Amino acid sequence: MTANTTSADFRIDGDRLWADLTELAAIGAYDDEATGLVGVDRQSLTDDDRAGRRLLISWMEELDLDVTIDEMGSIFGRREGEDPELAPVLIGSHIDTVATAGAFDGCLGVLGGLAVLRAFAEAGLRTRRSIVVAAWTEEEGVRFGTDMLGSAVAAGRLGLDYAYGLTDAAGLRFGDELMRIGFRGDRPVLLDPPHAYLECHIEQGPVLAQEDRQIGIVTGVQSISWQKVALHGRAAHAGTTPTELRIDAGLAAAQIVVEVRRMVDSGAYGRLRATVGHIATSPGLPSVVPDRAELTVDLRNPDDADMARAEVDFAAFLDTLPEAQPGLRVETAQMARTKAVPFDEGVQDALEAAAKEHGYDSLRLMSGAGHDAQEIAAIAPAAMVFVRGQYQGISHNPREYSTPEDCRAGVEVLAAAALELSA
Ligand code: HGY
Ligand code: MN
Ligand code: MN
Repeated sequence: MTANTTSADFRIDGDRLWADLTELAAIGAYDDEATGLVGVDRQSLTDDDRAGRRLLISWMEELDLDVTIDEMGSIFGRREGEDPELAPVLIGSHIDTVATAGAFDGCLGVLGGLAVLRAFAEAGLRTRRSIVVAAWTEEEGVRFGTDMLGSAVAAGRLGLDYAYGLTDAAGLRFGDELMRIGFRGDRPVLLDPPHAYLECHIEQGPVLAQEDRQIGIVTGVQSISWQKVALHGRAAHAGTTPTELRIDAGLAAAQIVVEVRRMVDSGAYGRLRATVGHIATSPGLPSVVPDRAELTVDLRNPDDADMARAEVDFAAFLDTLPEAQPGLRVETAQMARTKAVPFDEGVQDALEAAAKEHGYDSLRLMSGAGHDAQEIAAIAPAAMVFVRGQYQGISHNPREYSTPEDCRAGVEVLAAAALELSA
């Protein structure tokens, strides 16, 4: 059949999609004490990530895709179009996970991309433009400290040497780990701009469920700022040391947690969201005043100006901490920083038309989470389709869940838009 086949002529195999999600989620599976569920910990460039990558490549080869791996380890599976010279349509997401993940974040977008190509192959449908499915390396950023890393290097926002030099908590270098797992590819990392970029992802929030919609058309991504803060005080005996002689790093850490929530509640920074996700004191003993504390501060804001003001005011707050405890030293390091990114209206319209054509009411909404699509949006028209989540859309947690039908619906919309954009 030719590329002008109507999108009604293909069928997404939802059972196969669900089976693939389940099989991939078994790699890095662990018993999560907090929820009593089986979670997924498949952080980038670990042995489990290598196993997940190998499984993904086996599925790409099953589909006779031309598989390439770039210098950041991102994996590409290409289904040739009638006119291979034309810029392809790129469908992507990630298969690396946070340490306490569910089965869907990122994986739905990559395995959904394969489901799209599988459906087109089964329908004997050849698109004019080639379609490529990408799995970007280190989207989560939880191991090497910068999110959307693989796609940011591919789009030219971050450098390859910068990425190779990032280290994890154990001091292992990204570049060394990439070699160790055998995924430092030779495909040049700078991506030739695709004709369009599409990503299917779980919403990771409550909006679609609240509005009783299966499908979301994503208008863009809010700005993201990740900082590491290190506080240096003075260790002391918890019993004998008078309070006025203390330089308590733990106290300063607690003041930071309270301050970021105060900034949010003040309403002075628009729709700011702030999270101290990691906080640790050392030596961490009951009878020792902590001489050191480390925190991460994750700020999110749909408005760049409000975000910039929040960062300036937070930095000014950190400067006041030694006033309260003379001798306290404060160090900060920016880990990740991305501006708010609007998605392409035309690609949003193609996704919305695809949803409508397949009988889904959709809703346009901004993404609270960061995604690879925001990086590729710098070099090509990009947009995303969201799938409704259950349990208030909880994510980055083993309770993360979307129904088989909602997953299939999202991928069906992805396929119809890919068909339209690759015609
Ligand atoms: O942090 C994020 O928003 C994304 O999950 N990397
Ligand atoms: Mn994700
Ligand atoms: Mn995520």
